[in-house]
Amino acid sequence: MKKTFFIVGSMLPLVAAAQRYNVVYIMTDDHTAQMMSCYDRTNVETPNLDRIARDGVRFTRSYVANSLSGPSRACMLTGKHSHKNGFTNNEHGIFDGSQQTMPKLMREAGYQTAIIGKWHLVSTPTGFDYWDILPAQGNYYNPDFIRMDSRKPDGVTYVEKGYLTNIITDKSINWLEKQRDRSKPFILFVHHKACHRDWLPELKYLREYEDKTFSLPENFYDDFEGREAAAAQEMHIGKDMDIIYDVKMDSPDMKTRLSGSYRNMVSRLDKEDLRKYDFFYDSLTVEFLKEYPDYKELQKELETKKPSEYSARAKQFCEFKFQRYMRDYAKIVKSLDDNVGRFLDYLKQSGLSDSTLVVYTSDQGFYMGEHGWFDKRFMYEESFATPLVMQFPASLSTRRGDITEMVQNIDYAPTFLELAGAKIPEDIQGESLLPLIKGEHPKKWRKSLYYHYYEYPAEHAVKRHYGVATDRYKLMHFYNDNDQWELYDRQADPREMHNIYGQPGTEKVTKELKKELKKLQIQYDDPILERYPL
Ligand code: SGN
Ligand code: CA
Repeated sequence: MKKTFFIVGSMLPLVAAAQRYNVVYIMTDDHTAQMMSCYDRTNVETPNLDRIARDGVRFTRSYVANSLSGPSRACMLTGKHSHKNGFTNNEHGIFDGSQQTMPKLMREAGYQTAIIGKWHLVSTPTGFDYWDILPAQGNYYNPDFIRMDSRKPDGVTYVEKGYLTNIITDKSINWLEKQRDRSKPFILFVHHKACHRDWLPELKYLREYEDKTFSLPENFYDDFEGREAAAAQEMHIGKDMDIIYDVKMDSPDMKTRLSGSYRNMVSRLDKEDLRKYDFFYDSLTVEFLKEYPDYKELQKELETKKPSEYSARAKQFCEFKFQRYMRDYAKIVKSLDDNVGRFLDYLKQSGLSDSTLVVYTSDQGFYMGEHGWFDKRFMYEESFATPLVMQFPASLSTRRGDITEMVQNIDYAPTFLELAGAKIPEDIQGESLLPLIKGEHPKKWRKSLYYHYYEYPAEHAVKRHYGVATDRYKLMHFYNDNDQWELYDRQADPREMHNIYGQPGTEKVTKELKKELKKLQIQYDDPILERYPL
């Protein structure tokens, strides 16, 4: 008897280990932690996104390797930094789909692989059993999709009716419910366009957040003293945000550089919906023109003066733009949160949540008026960071609450591979997060992160830079058409306003950080080290 018990007992862990967990990877576009209430309650409530964190874990130090869509997606898919996966920037990048990717490895491990939504890697997806993607950035209203087709290697383009965030969710549920092969575990990538520019809201939420006045970030009127690259950017709410395209104040006699693109995007709406849309924004435009008949002169002032020197009236106009931006962005988040809730409900009600890891993240963070900005790209905190929360299959023994170790989007590939029981190839540069998730707090977990951004010259004019971040410090080097180092002590200066590089007393920490940076450049084999030896 005793012997029988022993055999059965010893078999149990093996049976458990053989369980094949599914993965649902939900990635949004430009959704930042300041607009997710489990990270920050200042601006919006996101009860459904928060559910993931409440039932699972929230990573408090989650970062990207290159804060831009295509590059970030390539890092996630390969588990490698940009210089290794080859997709360094959106402008000239074409993802080499013949390389090793995590979906391919998952497929080899017996998983079914599917992607629905934004792809943004130019080449046709490889390694997926099913794909139904957006061309380029996609559209919020009555969007085009490209669906795989066995007769056409590059797929077939078609139009879907409705609002994009709802459609991507419907398609994802439909794939789980009706299209997948139920004999296999799966990894499903649900890639939303929300909350990417041009922040076109779902019509039912046009009025949402209209009564709210969002508070200005402390450093909204940053002058970029001592930070040349920050001063040279073209992503400022005052200076660069387009009154028609971004702020949506539009009338037939108004014209800006981007007004044509705006009108094209909105005109995708069906007639009746366009009427509702116009009714809403036209009435705001009428009020706006009454209040700011001098908006062109004010705009000129925002384009020519330092933020600290704006007149009271120009400040008022700048803050008007900020409020419009925040409100429209918040409306997009509202639809997104609803849809994630609907998706989680489906997982629960179908029984899938018992066996499925749910990951929610974004392709990078975003500026919500910090430094006066929108957009991303910089290694400064708001866009270097990205939200990351996970909910676990009931049968996987994990921890709950906050995980405070530094993690990066190159870590997702090895995490999913380990969960699938697949071998993690040597050349993958990320680390599996499973030990952290299981609460093992490995002593040798990384103490610093490497970052490298390349897209310059380009839209928003953020200069190329690379850098290292530790728990407390950040050291960055802006290069190419300039050569400037920046150092921040985030403990003393969490808003990264004071570049202390070269200041007396920082010699030791600078030396240590350069040593660490060099170590990472060698470890990750970044050829930039040859151009700027350390
Ligand atoms: C578009 C946007 C930019 C944005 C890039 C990259 N302009 O070009 O504002 O920085 O995408 O974003 S838009 O006029 O087309 O909205 S990314 O997230 O896809 O990398
Ligand atoms: Ca993005």
